[in-house]
Amino acid sequence: MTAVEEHGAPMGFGPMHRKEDARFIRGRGTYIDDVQLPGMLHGAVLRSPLAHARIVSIDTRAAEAHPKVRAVITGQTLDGLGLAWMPTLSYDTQAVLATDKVRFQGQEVAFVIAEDRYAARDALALIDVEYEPLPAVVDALKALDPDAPVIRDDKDGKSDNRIFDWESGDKARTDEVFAQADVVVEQDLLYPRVHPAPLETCGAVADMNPATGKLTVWETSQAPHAHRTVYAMVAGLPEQKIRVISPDIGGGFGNKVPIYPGYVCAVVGSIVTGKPVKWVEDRAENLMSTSFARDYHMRGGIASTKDGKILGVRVEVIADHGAFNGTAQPTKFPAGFFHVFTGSYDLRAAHCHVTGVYTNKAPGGVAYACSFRVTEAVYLVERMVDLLARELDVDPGELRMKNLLRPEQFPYTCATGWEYDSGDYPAALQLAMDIAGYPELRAEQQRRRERGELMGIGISFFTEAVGAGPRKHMDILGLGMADGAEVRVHPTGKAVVRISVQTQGQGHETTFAQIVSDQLGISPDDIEVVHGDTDQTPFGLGTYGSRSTPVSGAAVAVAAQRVRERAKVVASAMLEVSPDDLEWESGRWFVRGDPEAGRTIGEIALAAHSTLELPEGVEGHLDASCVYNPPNLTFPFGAYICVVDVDGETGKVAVRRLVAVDDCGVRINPMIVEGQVHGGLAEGVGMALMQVMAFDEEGNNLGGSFMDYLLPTSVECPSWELGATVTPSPHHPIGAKGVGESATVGSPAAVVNAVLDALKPYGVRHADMPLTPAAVWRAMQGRPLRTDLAIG
Ligand code: MCN
Ligand code: CUN
Repeated sequence: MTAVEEHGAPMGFGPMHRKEDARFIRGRGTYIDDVQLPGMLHGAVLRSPLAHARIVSIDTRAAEAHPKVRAVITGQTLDGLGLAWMPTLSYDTQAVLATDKVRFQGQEVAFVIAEDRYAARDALALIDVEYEPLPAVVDALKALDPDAPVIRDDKDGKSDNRIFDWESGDKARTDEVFAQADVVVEQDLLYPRVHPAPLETCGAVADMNPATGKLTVWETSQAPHAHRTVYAMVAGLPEQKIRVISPDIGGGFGNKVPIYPGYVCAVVGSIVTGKPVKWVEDRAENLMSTSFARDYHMRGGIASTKDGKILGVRVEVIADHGAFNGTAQPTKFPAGFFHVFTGSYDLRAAHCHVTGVYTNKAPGGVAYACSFRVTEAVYLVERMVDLLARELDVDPGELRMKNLLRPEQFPYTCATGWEYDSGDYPAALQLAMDIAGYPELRAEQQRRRERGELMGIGISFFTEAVGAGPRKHMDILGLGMADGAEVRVHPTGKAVVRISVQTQGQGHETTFAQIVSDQLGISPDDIEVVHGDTDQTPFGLGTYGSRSTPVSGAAVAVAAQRVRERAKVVASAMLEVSPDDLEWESGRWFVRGDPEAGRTIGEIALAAHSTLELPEGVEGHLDASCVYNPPNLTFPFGAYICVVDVDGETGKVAVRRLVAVDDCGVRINPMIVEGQVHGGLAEGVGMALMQVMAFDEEGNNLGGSFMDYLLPTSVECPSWELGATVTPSPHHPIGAKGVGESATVGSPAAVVNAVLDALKPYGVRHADMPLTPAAVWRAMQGRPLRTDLAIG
């Protein structure tokens, strides 16, 4: 049975099981570690045990003498090739292999290539590195102290740990609004460092063919085309001689946006040995050295009139980016999308200032289902609104309802200059309150409080900004690029669509087929989606920031529309009528006023491939492409309500309910959208209650395994209660907005607001994530915990 038959899905949009699941549930996916090439060698990375140290010497002789070792690469080897340092997407540099110093625990120091993985790992122990330990900078709040050790002394003239100062909004105006406001509430908030922790760790297989000079790299990448371009620019290899293939990917969540030193080492290893080289990291390596996110220390402020009209928001941020600046942040200013910290409210003024700092931690400032800093922005504004509600002694739902943007205000230009495309915010919040039964919940809470029970209700409302690419706004960010798509209908009426983005579990093979199906009336089962191979697909930026639907989805829709127009010309010749006399209905062109006289897309496709049928002067075949240059980002939004019960004896939080109303415009596949939201809600609960990558004073990473870095399971998650509103994006060809990160972005504030609502009888105003039993208990004792550091 086909996927469509099995689920009775209509042609085009609608719920339909993922086509790709057929191979995943049968164990027939191809992940990086499944790639086997003749003569393949295996690499392993030696990592620094210290967070900050000078490298005195590296002795590789014993490792090289190992009978199965073929080569050992160090920073010196790479230096000779001009490859010891690689640029990051944030206009910074990152050491591929350390030469002078190590700057975080787990940093790459040497790369061993051996005949098998075991020998490569064994040989790591034979490398003798002499380190001279240096004091580590662990606390971001102290990184700018005049006596703090300078971490990036490799950079010319660098005498402190400041990376950047970034501002958005009008400071003078905001200060004025705050000075005149009746009520001002301020609060320090930490969004701690977290890790995406995908099931599949990162890895690469590099194969430099000495005969053809062609380099093929199979890698865990969310952005194969962007990686190829970076390889070409960094290594000076001709771009047409590089092929990047991303096969199936076992989750990305932002972790697979950057190029990691291990990938570069595999490439160099293949060049040096003349053989294919595989490198796949283990779990501890993944957790300790790749792609961290958040780590924002914020001082937030919110101003309002005494009757609760919010006037302005301001925030001062110290952003901990670790030792190298955000390898995955594709923006000139790594705070980029923090612009939307004005949230979902009609504000008169807003201002933020972010100071990026280096610390002796793994490169941070990067991605985790975050829409690049919208996560921190939403958390900030939604905590501040709750604190304001408490100050004014009004219901947080009511305060939000009163201040949300109204539908007639769209398109709405927010106080920092971003143009929100469309929305009906009050409808979404009302729906969430209806599903939750909000008034009854408040009544129940009252009864429980009287009995001494700690029940909390938390709301958050979010506006996201997704679909990176448009010039508008992106010129502020330093990046704007278009994505390509190609649709081809075969003679038998089946189709192939080639896309620039890369699925890691989002179901593109299904939803992109549905977009073509919707435009051409071909069953999704008869449409093959090709992705993840730079030799076979058009250029594009890849998948992150929930941009696939907003950008690549638009490209696919337009390309399919162009195919339909070409089909019209062929049909008009076949029917011997003017194209102007033809009308389209699902899958066929017919003569207006004579519905029987028509040609299906299959008949047209066959004719288009035959010059016997094709009139002279009509272009043959049935294909089209589009390079979509998006006019704006899309702005999905949603309203979340969380109900928690807190155990007053132990501080343990149980999430009883989580209601999520999402609006991502037109839904291509509501089942997949709901799956995306389910996953994001679990991540949100995880971040709010248990996930943090903490460090001790020496910079030792305390989250290097799943024993210490806790992920939520079904035990900690309630049965999600979802709702939807649909406000199409006016500028997107099918009215769709992105959704892949919405729930991760929107839900942590709802959970945290709920816990603090539960603790209200204890007079607790705020406590930082993650709200572990220890953090909650300490907050109840009036001694809040610094959750990101193993101190006090
Ligand atoms: N979709 C839809 N209708 C809409 C919007 C989206 O049917 N109106 C569908 C899309 O067609 C796609 C899925 O929902 O199949 C997600 O679409 P989109 O919001 O465009 O996001 P992307 O495809 O660009 O995915 C990226 C996003 C990001 S940035 C992270 S991080 C994340 C996420 O997706 N990583 C994930 N969801 C993930 N889900 C899984 N299983 N694994 C990951 O690594
Ligand atoms: Cu912010 S994580 Mo996703 O953009 O790959």
